[in-house]
Amino acid sequence: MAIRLPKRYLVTSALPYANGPLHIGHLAGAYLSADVFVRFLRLMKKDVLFVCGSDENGAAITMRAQKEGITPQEIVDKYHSLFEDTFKRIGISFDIYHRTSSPLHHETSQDFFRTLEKKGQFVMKESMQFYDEKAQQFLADRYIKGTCPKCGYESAYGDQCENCGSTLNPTDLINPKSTLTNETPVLKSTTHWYLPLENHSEWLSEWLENGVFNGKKVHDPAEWKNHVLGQCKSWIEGGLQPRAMTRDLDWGVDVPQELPGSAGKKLYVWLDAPIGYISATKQLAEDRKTDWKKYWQDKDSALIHFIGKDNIVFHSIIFPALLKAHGDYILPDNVPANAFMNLEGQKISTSRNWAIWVHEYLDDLPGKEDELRYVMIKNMPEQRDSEFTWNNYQDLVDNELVGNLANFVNRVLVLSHKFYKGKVPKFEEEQDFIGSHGPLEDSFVEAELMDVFDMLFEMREKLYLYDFRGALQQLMNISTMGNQILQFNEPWKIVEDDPHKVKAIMNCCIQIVAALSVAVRPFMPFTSDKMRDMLNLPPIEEKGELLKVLDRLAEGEFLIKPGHQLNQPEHLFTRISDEVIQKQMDKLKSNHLETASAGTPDTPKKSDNNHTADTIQFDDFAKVSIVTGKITDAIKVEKADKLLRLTVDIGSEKRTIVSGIALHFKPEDLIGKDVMVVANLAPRKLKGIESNGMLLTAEDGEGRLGLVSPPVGWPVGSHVG
Ligand code: B3M
Ligand code: ZN
Repeated sequence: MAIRLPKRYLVTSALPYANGPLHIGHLAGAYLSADVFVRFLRLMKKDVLFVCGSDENGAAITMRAQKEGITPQEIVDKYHSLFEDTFKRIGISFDIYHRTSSPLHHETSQDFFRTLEKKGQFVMKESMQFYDEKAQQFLADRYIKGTCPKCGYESAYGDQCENCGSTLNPTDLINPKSTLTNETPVLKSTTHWYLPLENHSEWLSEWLENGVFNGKKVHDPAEWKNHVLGQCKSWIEGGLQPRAMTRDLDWGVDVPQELPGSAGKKLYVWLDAPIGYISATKQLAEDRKTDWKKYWQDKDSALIHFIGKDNIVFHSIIFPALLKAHGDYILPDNVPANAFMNLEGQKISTSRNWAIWVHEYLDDLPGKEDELRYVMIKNMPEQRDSEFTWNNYQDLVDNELVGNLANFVNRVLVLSHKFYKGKVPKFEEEQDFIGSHGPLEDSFVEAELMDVFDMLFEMREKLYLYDFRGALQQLMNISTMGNQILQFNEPWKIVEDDPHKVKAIMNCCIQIVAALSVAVRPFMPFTSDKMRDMLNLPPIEEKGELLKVLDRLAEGEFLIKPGHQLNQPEHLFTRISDEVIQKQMDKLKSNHLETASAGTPDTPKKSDNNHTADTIQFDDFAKVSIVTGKITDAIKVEKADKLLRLTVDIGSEKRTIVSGIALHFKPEDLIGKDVMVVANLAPRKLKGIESNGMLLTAEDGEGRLGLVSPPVGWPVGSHVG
């Protein structure tokens, strides 16, 4: 596949909300993937900027501040410095880590807003919003709680019910209360600036599906991930709606004060946050006395957003619409969003403290940054949800990092010191290739190093296409090949009888270690530094060194010259003990239990997953009536990308059941399927349809859904107990 190689790159990672620490899911989603990509580009001598910063506006911040009894500024200061420190410690190599509470960001966002306003890109709309008369402020969706109209859960938020997952409007809630004062809020009229997204549908479809913008090909959709394009397609097909770009809040970026009706209004956080990428670039340009515009406004630049799948729409639909509405900016070249990383069979949850916090990992396991990086990349959720388990962490470190890479490097260095006092051996092409076994097939060293070139070239291809797992596998294949050369030739056995052949073998392996010391860098920068030390070579500065390795291998040149003095070897990695793993598992469970038993206000006591739900009495279970059924009809629910309307024959009657499985099953594939139905659930209205019962499904660790079915041929209406 032809890869478009732009003149320069502007790479962003999602700005983390400054209202809680970073966990490994954040790393797997938006940061580690971006860091691998950027380090690779620098090693290929590309002009690249890597920008990020703390997302410090929005209701999520003020809620946390209110919960901790401190000001929003104190909250963002606390987490902004924790983020800066954590990212540095785990080797995420931003060129700048900025923040959206900075004056430059406020100014940049307001200017952006003014331009759109002047160009008539907004429409003013009046709406009725909940207002807390005691606190004298309008309430953002998350500041309103009430009973969910769909499932009766009493602590549903104004925008979403965490119990049944339904998307809500605050006015849907039964008995709404303000979380600020617990008073009943009143509905009050308010006017906001809306972005009429529906007017952008056509060009967005053309841009996303064909990579064409204003009649010109600007990117190749074949390089975009299917799950990203799929989510955008279903959003656009579902009908884009006007979206408020301002809010009644007292924290965030002011709507430009000269605009009538701006008093007390702030920019919507999802308007100003992505503009945070621009303000960060401006700050960096100011610091380096360079020009920021060529990265954002020149068609020869590539804008790449690394995010988690929950941010796809904001980066592939809303922000591009804003950039187009503004008129001066390029559009993203790709949004290689990752899915989610689960932890020990459950979704990572900050509120339930089911997480591995990155800063705690670094405190508990000092010097093991690259072990975590390796395991995260190996399990990166590039196309679908993936899983982190401590057992897998131990296996990968022991078998691949210690057993393969460290073992190969260590053996090469030890043997070099043993045979040649650490000097890279010199060997003559002709003379040294006539060993006791007759001429080696062609030139042994050259043949092996051409294989290394091929594998590095393959790794390069995969990295340009955001296939980090595949690229890492290529890298490790090189180390495997090195081990095989040693294993097959056993130089330690023939060094007396066939010194010439051993010189060729050892020289070849030293060249491979030199290649690996560069190629490992995007994935494991700390290991790269250690390898350069052992080879007594200058540290990698990420200024085209991989390009140089490829060029020299292609020319058949040595990467490390005969006669060069190597330093003493050190162990790159050490095995992970069972005690370490047990301690981490105990910590995870005890943190979780503490939180779960506390039943913190914003999380129900029960856990999301069956195998860790609280213990119930038999009588509780006995209340549930489950029967076998057969699906006789299935259709999509209008304007609800996740819902299907099913007709299910349960023997005594045919039930209408609305089920959130549309992203997993095509309606036509469900007709005739035998299923299990929870038959005595209270009816509930979903998108205006009365749903009577629930289908039983099973979700695996990668987020795939399967129907729970009765034994084959079992009659409908049979009771399940
Ligand atoms: N802070 C949401 C998140 O942390 C938001 C990302 C902004 S990127 C411009 O997932
Ligand atoms: Zn609900």
